[in-house]
Amino acid sequence: MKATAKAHSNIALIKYWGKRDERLNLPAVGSISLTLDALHTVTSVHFDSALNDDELILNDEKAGDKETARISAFLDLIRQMAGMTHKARINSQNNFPTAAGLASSASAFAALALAAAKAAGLSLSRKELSVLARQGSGSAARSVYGGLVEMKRGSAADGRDAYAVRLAEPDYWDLRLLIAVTSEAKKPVGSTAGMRLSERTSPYYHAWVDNSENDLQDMRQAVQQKDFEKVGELCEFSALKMHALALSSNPGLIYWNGATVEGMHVVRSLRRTGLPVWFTIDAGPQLKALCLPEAAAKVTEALQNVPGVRQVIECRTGPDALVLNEEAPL
Ligand code: 2P0
Repeated sequence: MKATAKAHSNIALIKYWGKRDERLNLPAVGSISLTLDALHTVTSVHFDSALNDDELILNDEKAGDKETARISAFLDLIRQMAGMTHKARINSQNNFPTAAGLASSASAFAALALAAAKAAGLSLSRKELSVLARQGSGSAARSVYGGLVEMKRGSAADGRDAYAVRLAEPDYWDLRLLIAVTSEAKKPVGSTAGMRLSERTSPYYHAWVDNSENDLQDMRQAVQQKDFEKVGELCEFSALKMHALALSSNPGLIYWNGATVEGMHVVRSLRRTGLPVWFTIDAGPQLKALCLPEAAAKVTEALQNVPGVRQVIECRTGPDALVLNEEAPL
């Protein structure tokens, strides 16, 4: 009844923003991501008949009621699948700042899904694991796989066809994602609330959904052809479209700070000097630069010199989520 799993975070190159079903957490659009080696979550789950409630320890501290309730609701899905009622002790560690636009929920729910399913004695395929992780957090469905990953929007009402598939193995392409951390504060509006607001209020929401299939198709092709310039262009285009959606919500969601904006200009000026580098930004103020290994040192140096950038984290293509130890002590 105990297991430990490790999952890596991911960055969407084609963004997910919006849900077609909030209860089942079904995305309104598909997405394509790169799994990141440098950012991970390790989670242990122990189902114990002696417990009266689920207990969550997050980065060595007892988690708040809201966070624990979200994890409990997720564990209920697993308890239901396994036909048992034991509560669990969960210990989760991120090696990066939580909830600051570094996609902590992606690695968190992928690791939790894997550890809890294993601890509950379920043997799930990667596809079933992805469907499960999605119900915790949309981006977590992608972190089940390493390499380059596509999340399928699906069309079934029950979400059985909304899961991630692998586009390319981790060793297919040596890509670098440089994360310029501009703030470690918790973001004021989380992704779930932000998406809900955009869907209800942005006049661009339907155009975003209607255009998404083109971006996915183009990105699949660019990955297949290892056309880095095309991947970069599509990546920046998707990020700016997602932020146009956020900004055009009412009240507008501004996830950027000054350093984020300056970082975008720095990436573009590097590009004007002939360096192939493109940016992406999630629902937070970190600026992420996508490049090939030979450009990484130059891009890192340029980003470190942007006022307000606290550190630059270099990520390579990351691996699949995996079970570490079925009997790890908690
Ligand atoms: C993405 N983001 O594709 C997009 C781009 C942030 C910006 O997926 O509501 O925490 O839990 O399904 O997965 C972050 O949103 O949202 C996210 P929920 P999630 O990476």
